Amino acid sequence: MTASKIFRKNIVALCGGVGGAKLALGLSHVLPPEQLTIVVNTGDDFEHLGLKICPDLDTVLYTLAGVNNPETGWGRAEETWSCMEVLEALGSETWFKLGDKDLALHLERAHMLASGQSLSAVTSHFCKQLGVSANVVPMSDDPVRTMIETPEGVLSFQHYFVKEQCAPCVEGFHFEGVTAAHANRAFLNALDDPNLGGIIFCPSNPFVSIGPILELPSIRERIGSLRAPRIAISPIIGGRAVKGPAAKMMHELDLPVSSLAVATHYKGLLDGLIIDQVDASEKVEIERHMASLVCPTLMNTLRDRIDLARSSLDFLKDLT
Ligand code: FO1
Repeated sequence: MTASKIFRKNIVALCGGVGGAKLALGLSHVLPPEQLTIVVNTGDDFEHLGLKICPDLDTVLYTLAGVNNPETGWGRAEETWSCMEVLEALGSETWFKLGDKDLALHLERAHMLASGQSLSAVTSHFCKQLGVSANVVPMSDDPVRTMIETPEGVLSFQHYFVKEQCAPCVEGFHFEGVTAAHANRAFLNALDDPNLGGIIFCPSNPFVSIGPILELPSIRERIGSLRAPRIAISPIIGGRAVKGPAAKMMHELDLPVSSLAVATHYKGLLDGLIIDQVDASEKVEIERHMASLVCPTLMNTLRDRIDLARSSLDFLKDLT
């Protein structure tokens, strides 16, 4: 029996969109729901067409519910686009695509938020309605906005990511609202839990997915001084990011595009880094900073996601 099958402690997973959601799904298959808290980045959130858009939260929710669109990585499977077509005919903004089914969730979220419910309460309601038993929590109920510093000026995350297709050169980041934001109570409670078995940084973008979570007041310090082991899965495989602009950002920030650079970035916050087999030659250098585990990290199938979740739990156990 592998260690993960007898893992009795609670796990906190920090997660962004696509890559994070894949590992979160794997973890949800190997841990009972009460042992897993999935803390999701909300720095990508923005207001659009009068609606609050929460891309990473929705990607995690749809993935765990099995209704995600595997081709785009965002939105719902078997989507239709009637509302978008009418919006286009009305001369509305259409650079950010919201499918009909996805829009229904956004309308209900807007309605619930307007009635005074928190983003956490709305997320927990959606989880229940979509049959997701894992504990999915937004990193904060307060607005935090990831801003991308470029030579053309400061761009909001979705402007940079979707409208500009990540083309502008990245010079830095800041997170509007983060110093005034409160980390989610469920997140803080999970970190303080005496039965915490470890924290997993999913293979999400270190700067714009995990970064905003770490910048919340007290979070970096709490994780830095945690007794339970802390690991990350490198989002860089063979000098490339599986999805998204992480590799391009590292290059533009004059960092080597490698798992070693990911280890250096997280130094002081981690006890171990999981790297892919293709990067096995970096193991020795990484181990100057922290422990490392070499295993397959590409998650194409559900089996891959479950295997990586198991490897992560086994690694945490080894580091305990
Ligand atoms: N990403 C795109 O590249 N184009 C889109 O039109 C788009 C729409 C969209 C709608 C809802 C949603 O939850 C996510 C959406 N995304 C879209 C993804 C989004 O920009 C995410 O921030 C990224 O995937 C990064 O995590």
